[in-house]
Amino acid sequence: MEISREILIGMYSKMLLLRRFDEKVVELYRSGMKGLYHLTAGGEAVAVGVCSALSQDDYILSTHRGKGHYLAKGGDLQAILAEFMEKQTGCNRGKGGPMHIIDPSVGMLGANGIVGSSLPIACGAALSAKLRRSGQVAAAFFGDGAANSGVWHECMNLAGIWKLPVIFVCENNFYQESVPVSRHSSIQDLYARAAGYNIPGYGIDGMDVSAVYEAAVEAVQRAKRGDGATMLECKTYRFHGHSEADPTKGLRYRSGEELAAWLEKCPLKQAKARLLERGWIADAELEAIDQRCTQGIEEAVNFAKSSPDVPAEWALKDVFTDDQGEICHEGC
Ligand SMILES: Cc1ncc(C[n+]2csc(CCOP(=O)(O)OP(=O)(O)O)c2C)c(N)n1
Ligand SMILES: [Mg+2]
Repeated sequence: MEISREILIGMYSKMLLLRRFDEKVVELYRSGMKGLYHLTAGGEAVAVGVCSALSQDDYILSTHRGKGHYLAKGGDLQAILAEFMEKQTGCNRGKGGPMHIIDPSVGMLGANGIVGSSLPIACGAALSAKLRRSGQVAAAFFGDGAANSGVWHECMNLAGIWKLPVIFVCENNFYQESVPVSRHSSIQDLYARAAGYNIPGYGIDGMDVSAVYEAAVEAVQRAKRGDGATMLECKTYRFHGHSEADPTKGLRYRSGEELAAWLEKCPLKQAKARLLERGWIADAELEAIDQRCTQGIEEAVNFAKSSPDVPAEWALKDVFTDDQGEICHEGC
């Protein structure tokens, strides 16, 4: 598949937004913003490559590392920053925080702190789409560690039997917190497990946004044809520690040489080099893209900071539904 200039520039711009957003989150966290932040840096191509192959009304389900997926799916910068700062204007009205981001308006059915939980919800969304014949697809992001949970195997099996329109996107960044994949998995190519569930599985270079996008487009087409699920194992790397609670960038359990080698494969560097090589972009345009990202983020910071805090009385609001299934905004 030949990826057009427009698509590659669009994906590069999105990846840069994710990277600049990470940088801003670190800055805000260091200066007192509360919360536990699991950054995206290094994994941008997986989030952007997959989400660029989806339509706005397709669904995604995500992990504790979910803010990149949300923004890649078209999420709102202001709503997410307000959420992080526990403001009323946050996408979860300031009560979800960085690990529980939901925004149905862009198909984001939930980032989730419970490892492995993106898969069952994605299977439910995909089953619903199939029963409604809506043509929608659900993509579940999860890590290499999550692929060892019992629910992972149950979901692969169900999706295989029911031919669900779902894409299982494994972000194999080689670590489950501090434990390397070589010590937590009996096989290193996790996509090979898909065959056990009669689901096609592919190993993808997760640092190459074009490769991820191409594989995701095929998986979406397969799902929309009614042929069922696909598993994409995207080999990637996280440039930070497991979370920002580890300022050593994981160097207590992985080597500086290993990190340096992966930094060389940075997905942004690769996409930018490809654009320049093909003569598809000029330095001035690259500079303008960067400025737009930075400006959007600054506006979001100002919006979030000036938004009202969440009052204590909101603790029971939006938690329950009434007997018609409607959310009780005033508490039930
Ligand atoms: C069910 C459950 N078990 C354990 C944890 C603690 N925990 C949080 S993140 C994490 C590691 C997840 O690793 P992986 O799936 O590879 O994702 P990554 O952080 O590398 O993106 C663990 C064990 C949890 N949140 N939920
Ligand atoms: Mg991992």
